[in-house]
Amino acid sequence: MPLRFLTAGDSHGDALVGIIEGLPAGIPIPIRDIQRDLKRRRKTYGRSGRQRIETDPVEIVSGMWRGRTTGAPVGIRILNLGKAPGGKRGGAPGTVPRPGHADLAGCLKYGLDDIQPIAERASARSTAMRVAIGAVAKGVLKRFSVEILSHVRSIGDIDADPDTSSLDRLMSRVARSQLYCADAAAERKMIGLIKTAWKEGHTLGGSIEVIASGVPPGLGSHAHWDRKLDARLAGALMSIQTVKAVEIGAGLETYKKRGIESQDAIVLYRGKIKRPTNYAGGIEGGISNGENIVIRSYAKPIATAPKQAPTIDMSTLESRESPYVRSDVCVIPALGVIAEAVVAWELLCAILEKFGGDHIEETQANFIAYVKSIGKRTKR
Ligand code: EPS
Repeated sequence: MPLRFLTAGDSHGDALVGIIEGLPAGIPIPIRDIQRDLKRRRKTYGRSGRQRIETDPVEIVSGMWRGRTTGAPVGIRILNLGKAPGGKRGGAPGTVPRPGHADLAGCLKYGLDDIQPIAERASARSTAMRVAIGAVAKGVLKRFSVEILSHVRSIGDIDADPDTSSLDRLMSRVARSQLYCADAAAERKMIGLIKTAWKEGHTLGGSIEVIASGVPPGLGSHAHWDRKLDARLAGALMSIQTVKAVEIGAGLETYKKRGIESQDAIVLYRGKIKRPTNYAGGIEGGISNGENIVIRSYAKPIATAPKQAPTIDMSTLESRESPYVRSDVCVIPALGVIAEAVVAWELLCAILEKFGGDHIEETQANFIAYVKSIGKRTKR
């Protein structure tokens, strides 16, 4: 049975709940690693007042024995400190769907005349649990020397132009940035743009890049469409609220080029295979090729804003302005942290599919044997 997870919980309900099923036994899960990523998701410039209420207290409630996984489902709970009885509006029916949200389509689909249950579950609050689950995956990936980082590429119409030649340098710049952006000059402009958007009642979209280093060649498969690693990563990233496009490697540049200009040459250097460029973003034919996996997500501005698009009241069919309480101005830095978690999860699924094992030592032994066998193929 493959690794899988489920989440439950509403934005203003008691808690978010997650279950990870299929983790091998023997894995420690340090709660501080989960808390660190939850804090990174929460604390960035441009978020709403809700983030001053939430501290994301997280607990692991099952699947551990003496500090390590047992092979049983791992249950995770994060309390909602911003919970409200009957939802945010205290149980009053919401009949005015907000354009850009799941409200209208959800009410039509589920036969509801109140948007509250749809809005509660569709809320990006649920990404706190995605981040917690992804932090568990990241911890396991470290055992296979896979590291995952992200940085902000753009906010609104301001593009960053960071130096990505050294991942260590990139990360130290990101760590010093309020927006997780490695280009300080662009960040200053982005902060100015967020301040203006705040004053004018708008929200802002943007893009982030996730880089996974140390990924072994051979994850995913060319053999069938639903085993392709790029398809899985893209689908998983598209499931994050507000994401409207995903790009792998130089996907948005190479489609304009001639074939020869968009391929990554294969060369042998000191007995090792090298790829001088990485247009493919580390995936060829649906299989990881051993280069860094580079993937970008593009998100629209969040739909809730003081300035709203016209809508109707579902109960009277009259034209209306949708109701507004509060909103984030820009969630793009948080999107980077969420996307890291989503990429980590998909890579861990692919690793466990390839190397199997009910105890993590068995998985690691299979991994080491495979890496050795690959090493032999490039020796003359
Ligand atoms: C969200 C609306 C806002 C965000 C929320 C997602 O919440 P509220 O309706 O309470 O103002 O703050 O995001 C989070 C709570 C979070 O932790 O990310 C929405 O409608 O998607």
